[in-house]
Amino acid sequence: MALLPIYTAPDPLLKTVSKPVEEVNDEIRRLIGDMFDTMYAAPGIGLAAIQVGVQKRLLVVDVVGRGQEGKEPEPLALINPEITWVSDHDATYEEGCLSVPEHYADVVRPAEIEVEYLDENGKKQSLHADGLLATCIQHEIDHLDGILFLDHLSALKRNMILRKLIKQKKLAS
Ligand code: K1U
Ligand code: ZN
Repeated sequence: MALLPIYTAPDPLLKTVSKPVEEVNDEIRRLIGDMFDTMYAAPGIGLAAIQVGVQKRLLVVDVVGRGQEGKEPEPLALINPEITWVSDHDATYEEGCLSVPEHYADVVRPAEIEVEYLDENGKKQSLHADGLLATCIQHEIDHLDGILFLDHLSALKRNMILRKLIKQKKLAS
């Protein structure tokens, strides 16, 4: 298993639309394993393939996480995920993003969703999610469509954060 580099905004790759996975094979399963390692090490509760530079419609989530005392991790890999239903009522969470380091903001999204996807064996699955899991899956599917949580904010807030990220990158180089 390997830790993969995480691309950060405003890298143009993060604004691209990812392509469907054609076949769930060992290469995809290895990528999923590396993405879980990268997500847990970050640490984070979700990761989309595009964040590690791979333009495939694939994401991993675990809102419980590794190392939480008395709790079993709940890793989930979703390949070619499609949201098939959203609730009428919304939920607001303060979101973060490994591609937007050190910035957090409230985002409003549907509180519950149904999502269909392929699992690591290529089997079709469907999942009803609520709470943080619903928010996290929507955040990660946004990544597959080239959307960052910043795109849900006002232009003023978004540009303020983007300017800070550009400054941070310049200082680090
Ligand atoms: O970059 C990402 O897509 C991962 C992101 C997912 C996410 C967080 C919050 C709301 C929606 C989606 C993160 O994991 S940011 C880090 C984070 O939230 C966290 C890290 C350690 C423990 C608990 C949370
Ligand atoms: Zn993110």
